[in-house]
Amino acid sequence: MKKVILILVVLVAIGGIFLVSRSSNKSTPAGSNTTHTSSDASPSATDSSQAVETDTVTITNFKFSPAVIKVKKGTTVHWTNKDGVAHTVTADSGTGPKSDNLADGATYDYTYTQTGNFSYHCNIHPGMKGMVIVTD
Ligand SMILES: [Cu+2]
Repeated sequence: MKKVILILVVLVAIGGIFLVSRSSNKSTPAGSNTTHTSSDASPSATDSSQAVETDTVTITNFKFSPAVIKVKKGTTVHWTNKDGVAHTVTADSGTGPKSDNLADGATYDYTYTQTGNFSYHCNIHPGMKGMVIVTD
């Protein structure tokens, strides 16, 4: 009977080692993983490392594109809705853009006069998020 328990303990220990080695393999960046993570856009919708230097944002397919832009202080940013439905450009908090409902083809301008990271969203579709990074 003791022998059986001993074998079980050994098996559990081996299983534990196996699981640990599997999870550590997962965290190492393998080439095949890259495509997997890049297709999943939702957690990194306003990832500042993806900032594009432009003053023009297009709204298509329920997305701000590019979602994160980088501009110099004093820049006027232009949004154009090219979606079949209305959207807004609305600052998450404080000062920032506060557009009316923008129909298909409508544009909206906002001038950023302070430096910082200014996140915004669509009032109609709260899952739509964007960010403007303003630098000196
Ligand atoms: Cu919207």
